[in-house]
Amino acid sequence: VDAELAPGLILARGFFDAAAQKQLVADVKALAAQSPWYRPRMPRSGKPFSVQMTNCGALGWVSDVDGYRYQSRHPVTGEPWAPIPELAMDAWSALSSYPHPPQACLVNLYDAGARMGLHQDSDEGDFSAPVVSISLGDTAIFRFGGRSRADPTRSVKLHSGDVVVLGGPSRLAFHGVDRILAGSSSLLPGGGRINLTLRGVTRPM
Ligand code: MD5
Ligand code: FE
Repeated sequence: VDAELAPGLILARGFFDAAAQKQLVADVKALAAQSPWYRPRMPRSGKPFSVQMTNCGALGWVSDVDGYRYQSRHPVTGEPWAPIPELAMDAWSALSSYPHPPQACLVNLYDAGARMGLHQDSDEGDFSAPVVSISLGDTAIFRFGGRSRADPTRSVKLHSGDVVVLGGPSRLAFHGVDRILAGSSSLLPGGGRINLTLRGVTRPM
């Protein structure tokens, strides 16, 4: 059942059953063959992320010493991104209440020690589309707060198959991943967690 954790922040627990989760892992493996995992770097400092990334869809989110941006090609191979898996599109259709398809899907790969610091998703030119986030593999301790970094935060565990929808007042909420619970799922052969994040980027015409 869906739980509204904050205004506009919906958690659809167990949205994907075991068979669908396995299919999504196969889809991610296939898209990573076309658009390989790489380790982005922080703007200015060039410090590497602990999370590895790739993308699918028309646009992909990338980060390097020059900054954050969306682009239509893989930063290492120069090739276009693979298409967004059908099951991920299904989650967007079922949960987003948004009348346009997603333009971008960032795919994050967390190993046991990876984390993502508290941040806002604000590189999109338009915030009317919600963000739809799919969790696969090991459980994550997800943290979310308000629109100001100083606002109080709460944490919630995201399990394999859970989908989070972040819209309305939660679209620009600060959030991050405190840590991954290693060994909590056997979905990924070597352990770890995959997160797919579907987004609109530009204002629909
Ligand atoms: C993750 N990824 O689990 C998270 C899930 C990212 C990122 O944060 O930027 O790649 S996406 C969670 C999200 C998106 C937009 C708003 C909010 C959460 N929120 O208001 O809590 O790898
Ligand atoms: Fe984010």
